[in-house]
Amino acid sequence: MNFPDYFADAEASLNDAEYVIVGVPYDKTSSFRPGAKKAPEEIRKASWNFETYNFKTGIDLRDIRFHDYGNVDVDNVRPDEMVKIVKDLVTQLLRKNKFPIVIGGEHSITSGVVQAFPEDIMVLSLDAHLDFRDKYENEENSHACANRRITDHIKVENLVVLGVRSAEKEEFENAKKKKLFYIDSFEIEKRGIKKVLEETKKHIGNKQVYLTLDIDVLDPVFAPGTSTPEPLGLTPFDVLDCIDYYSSQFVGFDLVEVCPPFDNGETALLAAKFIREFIRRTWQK
Ligand SMILES: [Mn+2]
Repeated sequence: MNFPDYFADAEASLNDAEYVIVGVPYDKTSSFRPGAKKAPEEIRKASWNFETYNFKTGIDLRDIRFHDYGNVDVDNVRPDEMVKIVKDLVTQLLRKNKFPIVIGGEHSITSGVVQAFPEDIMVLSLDAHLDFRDKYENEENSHACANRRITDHIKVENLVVLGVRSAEKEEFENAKKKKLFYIDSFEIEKRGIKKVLEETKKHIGNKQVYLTLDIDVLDPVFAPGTSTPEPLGLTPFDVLDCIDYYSSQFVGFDLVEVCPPFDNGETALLAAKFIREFIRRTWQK
């Protein structure tokens, strides 16, 4: 079956849109299973599966003006060049008062998006991995350094990481030394996501929040099609709760690390659903 090549219901022009979806098909630093560059295409396809109306929110996506910008051309560029390309584009979108929604690609794209925002922004990072290495395989802009690169732009106390369950010993030690605020998936399972979110609120307050959703924060049962799957993760409802909790504070969003060559379609479907729910649940908040 052939579908249009844009995200379902993204019918607004760039000028008229409130939200703008951008694909960054980049996976050059992938260390385990490459293929995340295919994600924007597969997530767009999956988006056509869903109804425009959602009974739970009562919101029809046809009432929301959003635009699909397509993909940026990052096919043959180095990681640092890719980060700059993403930063420049998102900077332009923010100048036009657009709400950016960026589809990766691997997690290395996130620092480009974050750099387009003011330095006092809060970042909520949902990720199975701490991603706090300074370099990985001699590359600073590796997916394995995603959270660390974010803290080159914002203060470490402005970053909150939820769902972590993997990192090397030195990363954990370094994160503790730098007082990185993170809550692991075992704590979330034990205390429940709502209690955990209340705790993050003490940290985040009423500030503007950027959300980076690494799909591997979910348990691989829900999202097996990802580059570095890690068991013992969150549920899709946990992620929805995070979106709802900060719905009035979000100013930008990326979803990364869907890896179509290892997916039977369910991970791309879940990603498309999250993007659709994110738009609905943040609209007019
Ligand atoms: Mn990750």
